[in-house]
Amino acid sequence: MANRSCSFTHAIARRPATTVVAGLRAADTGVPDHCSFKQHHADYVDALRSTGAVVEVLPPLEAFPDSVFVEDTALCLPEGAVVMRPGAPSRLGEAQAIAPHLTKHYEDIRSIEAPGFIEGGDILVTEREILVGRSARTSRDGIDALRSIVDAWGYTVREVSTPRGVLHFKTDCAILDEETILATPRLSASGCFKGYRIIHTAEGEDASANIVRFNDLVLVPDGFPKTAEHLVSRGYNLRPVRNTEAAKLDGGMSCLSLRFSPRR
Ligand code: CIR
Repeated sequence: MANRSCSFTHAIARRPATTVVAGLRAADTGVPDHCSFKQHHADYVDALRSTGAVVEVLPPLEAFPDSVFVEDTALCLPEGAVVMRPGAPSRLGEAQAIAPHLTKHYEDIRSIEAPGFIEGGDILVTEREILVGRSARTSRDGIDALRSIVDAWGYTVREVSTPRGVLHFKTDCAILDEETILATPRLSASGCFKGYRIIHTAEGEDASANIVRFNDLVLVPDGFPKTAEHLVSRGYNLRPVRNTEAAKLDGGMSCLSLRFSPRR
């Protein structure tokens, strides 16, 4: 069933810069090929657009190698938008660069101020709450700053933990519908999804957890057949998208867009 955490009228993406070859990565699994990345990104945008949403594609930001991962720069809720303060110093300027693109959708735009830091990849919005994983990129101060902003909009923020060695909370989970979460066994073992229905990624397919439910589609990275088969058997409408180049920089389906339905 579609709902406010999965139904969106709009999305924003940003084309990969040629400097994406210098993007941050936890382990060296090869340099992303810019040309292939651009093609995969175009396929991703087409998939979002095929649901009827308005998708704005911003020009590349050459000064910021990781700027294609636009999810980390803001949290967009129906009531307003919050500009993040990335924990990766090389990404701080990306958040400032996204703010002007939110003004046409939102009257109420807030920002996370120092000393806290927080990245969108650590934030999972569900129907009942906002889960935020504390991580190397997201601090307690950052989570508290977010809480003090969205509390006035009626949201409950719950701090949880991103597993050690995992980049972001949503590296390991995604919302599938109003009560169902796809998660790696290593993340759900923490108990943070108590009260939700959990579908686990298949053995050996932890990297299939970073997916995106966008309206009637579930965008999944190509190449994870066991998790994909399981999701299809549960009735989800899957759209595999090639993701080999983003994966070299620890990026997946959620990282590549901001998804929202502004109230105005
Ligand atoms: C980074 O390390 O910041 C980028 N190379 C990958 C960011 C992925 N974003 C996300 O999971 N939301």
